Amino acid sequence: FENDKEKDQALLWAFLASYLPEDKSSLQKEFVKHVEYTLAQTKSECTDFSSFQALSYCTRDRLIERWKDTKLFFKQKNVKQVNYMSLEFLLGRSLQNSLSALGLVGKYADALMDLGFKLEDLYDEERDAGLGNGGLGRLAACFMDSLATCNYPGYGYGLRYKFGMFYQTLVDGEQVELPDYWLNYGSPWEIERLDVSYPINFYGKVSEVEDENGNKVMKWDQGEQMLAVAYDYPIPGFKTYNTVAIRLWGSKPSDEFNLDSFNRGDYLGAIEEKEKSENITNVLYPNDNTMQGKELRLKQQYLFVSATIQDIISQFKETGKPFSEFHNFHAIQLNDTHPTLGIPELMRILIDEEKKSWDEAWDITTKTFSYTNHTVLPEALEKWSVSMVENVLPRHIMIIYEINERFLKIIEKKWPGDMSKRRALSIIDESDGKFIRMAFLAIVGSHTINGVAYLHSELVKHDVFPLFYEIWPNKFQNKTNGVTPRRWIQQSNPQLAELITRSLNSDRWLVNLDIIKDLVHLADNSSFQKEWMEIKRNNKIRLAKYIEKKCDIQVNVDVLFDCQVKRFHEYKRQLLNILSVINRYLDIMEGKKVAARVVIFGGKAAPGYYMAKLIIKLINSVAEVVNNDPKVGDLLKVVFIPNYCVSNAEIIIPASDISQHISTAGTEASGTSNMKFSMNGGLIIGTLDGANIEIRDAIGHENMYIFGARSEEVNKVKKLIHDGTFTPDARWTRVLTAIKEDKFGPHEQFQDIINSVSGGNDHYILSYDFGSYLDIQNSIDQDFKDKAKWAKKSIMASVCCGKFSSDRTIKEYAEQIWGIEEWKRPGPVPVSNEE
Ligand code: NBG
Repeated sequence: FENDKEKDQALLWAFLASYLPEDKSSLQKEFVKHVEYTLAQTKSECTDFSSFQALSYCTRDRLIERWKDTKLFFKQKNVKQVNYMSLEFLLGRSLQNSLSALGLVGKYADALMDLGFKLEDLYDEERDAGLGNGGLGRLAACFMDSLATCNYPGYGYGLRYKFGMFYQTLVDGEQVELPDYWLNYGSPWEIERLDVSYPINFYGKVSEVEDENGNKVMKWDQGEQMLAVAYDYPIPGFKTYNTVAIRLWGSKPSDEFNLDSFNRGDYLGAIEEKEKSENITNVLYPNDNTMQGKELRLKQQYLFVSATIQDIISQFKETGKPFSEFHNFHAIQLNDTHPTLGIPELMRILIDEEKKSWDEAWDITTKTFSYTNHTVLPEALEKWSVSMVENVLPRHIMIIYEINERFLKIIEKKWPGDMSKRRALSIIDESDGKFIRMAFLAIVGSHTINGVAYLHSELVKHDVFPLFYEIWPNKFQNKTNGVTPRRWIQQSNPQLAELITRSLNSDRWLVNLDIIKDLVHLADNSSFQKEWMEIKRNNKIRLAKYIEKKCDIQVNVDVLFDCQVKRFHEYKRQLLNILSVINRYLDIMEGKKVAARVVIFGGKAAPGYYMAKLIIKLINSVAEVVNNDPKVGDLLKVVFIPNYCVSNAEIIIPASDISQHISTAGTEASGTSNMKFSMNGGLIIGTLDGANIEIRDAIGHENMYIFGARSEEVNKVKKLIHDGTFTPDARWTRVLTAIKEDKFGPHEQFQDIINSVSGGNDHYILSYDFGSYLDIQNSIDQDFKDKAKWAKKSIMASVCCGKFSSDRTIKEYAEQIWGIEEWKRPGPVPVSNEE
């Protein structure tokens, strides 16, 4: 300190900023303070929603104190951090998760009870933060939870969309999308950082000029400027004081203005113009596994990467180290190719602004970036039109060309004169117009590329990017996905969590999921089985209530609950499922003896995805007929739960007996809901695809229902189908005939579905897999009758799933890709043992 006065002030400050106390009366005081002062309400005005808000503010205060100190701790220790760049974070709700991480669930439940509020009711007031489409965005959310829990230094970076994932309603069985104005309900978790904003430029032109030292440099005269402002969302770890954050960027108009447009005298017109430009981060593109080549999406991607890279550089500069040390402080992970422009953006800043040579800049860049591939589907691999990028980002297109030119020299050296290799590997695809292959740019600019399950990573190496694998075999890795057991067991299935903790005599499994394997010896224990299945039944009752409320359908909780909840996509084959439901219905009509089932669907279709929407319509049309046929009764119910999202997944997943993961082998990169269902004792019916294979290896093939062609057979099967040398199962023909005979409404409306699986069009080989699918469904019906046998399978499926914790995944990334270390911050008081 400069002097005693400064020292006194610092001490006073430290005293005033000390941690909030956790005794009951302090919790109540804080709560009332937020109701009275933050919300300006009195006791009589305070609804459940207001209480949710007040409690969230109380919780946020505590997250902030931990986060600030975690940041300080990391800074003092000079640590390396990972920056996880993702255009999607599907966080869902945060209140229960945060309270549970803080160990304050029981204390707050008690404190609020005195004031007349039930904690669980307040949880239900929270809107989901739906800033993602599906698995990719939810994975990013699970990763942040694990990063904090495993004490790794890091940041998540993303966009603060004003409209999250659309809200799905059903009108006459068809999907209708409504906007998700989630911010209209306030966002109590976020911290708006007016102190953290960066200018973002678009358009304009680039010219070569001389700098003050007479060196030729590139100057980008931008045509449009706006600001990216940071909004921070603290993410607490479990059983640790470490807390990290996700920093989401929102666009705002910049203070810079074009004097010309205002000078023209058209004040309102000029304002309107500015307003338009600030809307870049308005909407999340609702496409899962397909790309949208819209200019606005490109601008989103660039605003995102530019703000993020500027932010990382500004943090790095605080260390005072030279840029040659950059990669010792920062790793940057690209969650799919969406943030790939970060590579040319870092190059631009290093070269144009930090005056580094190309070679220096490239060395720093390639030591920093790594890229995760999440799909093999060609329609999802991003390609940006060169002319669009040229217009929006004129400096970046030059850098991308230069990266490509230098890369093509490597190819020339490896395969001299081989033009076909050059064409196949060039970052610029010129086969049909000019496009930038973003995955190629990501591979060239990264030190490591990974797939998300063993099979997928093999396909990435050998089928999707084989020539890159030939050039750089050591760049390729696998990192099998995982999910956080805190949200997906402890919070969504509290009774199961309690049983596990009691049986293990410890709750350490929450941060080391492998140890639930110690329960294997109880799989045959009849009283344990009884308790286990009782919990399943309670979860089914909870789901049945939800179904009755949302769908007005009553279901019998003592029959098998069969769930398929995920995005609608032809490759995921919800169609295969509904065709088998039709088969079951026809069996019932014929008077065959069938086991009773409730078949539950949920999931959104991209608004422009015609076939996916038509399949939703077919499911609802079948449901209409089946559910209202008096001959069927409890034997079969078909339910479509509208608006599948994180918060209703938390109700659906713990209640399933069987869940379906039935993509054509080789198409689903990993899947993550398969892991969640299995952990909750739901058995899987699935193909040998994605992480299903590894789940089978972990839990034993006798505890899983596997059918269908294997990935290495699929091409052969496609050929058989295409050549017409394969005859489908008789039941297949019977089912299609039923649709054609208008059993589920006029067949014309479903003609496109029928065509899509007929003859050579059956790209996803439904007709081939149908027979083995029905056969395995029959064995499920048989097994379900034997309660003890079923209970054992259910227990095994859960307790052998330790590998699929995202803590394991994150540790692998940290050690094998990012090179970051655990830094556990000592806390001010001992961590409460409460769950
Ligand atoms: C999805 C895959 C899933 C996988 C998640 C997370 C995309 C592009 N890919 O199989 O389809 O589980 O990513 O890795 O959304």
